Amino acid sequence: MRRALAGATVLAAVLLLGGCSTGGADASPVATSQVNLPPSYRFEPAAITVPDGTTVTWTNNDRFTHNVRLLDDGGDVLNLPTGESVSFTFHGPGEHRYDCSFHPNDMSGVVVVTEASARAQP
Ligand SMILES: [Cu+2]
Repeated sequence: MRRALAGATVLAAVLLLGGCSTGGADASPVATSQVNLPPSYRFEPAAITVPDGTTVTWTNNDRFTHNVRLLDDGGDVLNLPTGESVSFTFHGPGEHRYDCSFHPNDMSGVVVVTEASARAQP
């Protein structure tokens, strides 16, 4: 009984630590096709997951111009002035990394593409 309680405590601590993570690319990917750029210098959430063939949209709500540089999709740079949105359709299961070419040290993200049939829409 005591051992079971200790195990539950450890599990709760691990879950709590996971929940405290603030969206680095290592965080558990969020199932969404919408990425926000809130103030300042962030992609939120930084790690998302979508089915193959999904169009992802980034919206810049920061006060500065950013962009989306598609590191694993040819290196194209999608310009993203403040208040505007850009979209890109991802093909091919796996990790598709991107960053902002102006601020690559602060701003990077990943789109984890899954097989289209593997994830049913809710
Ligand atoms: Cu930027």
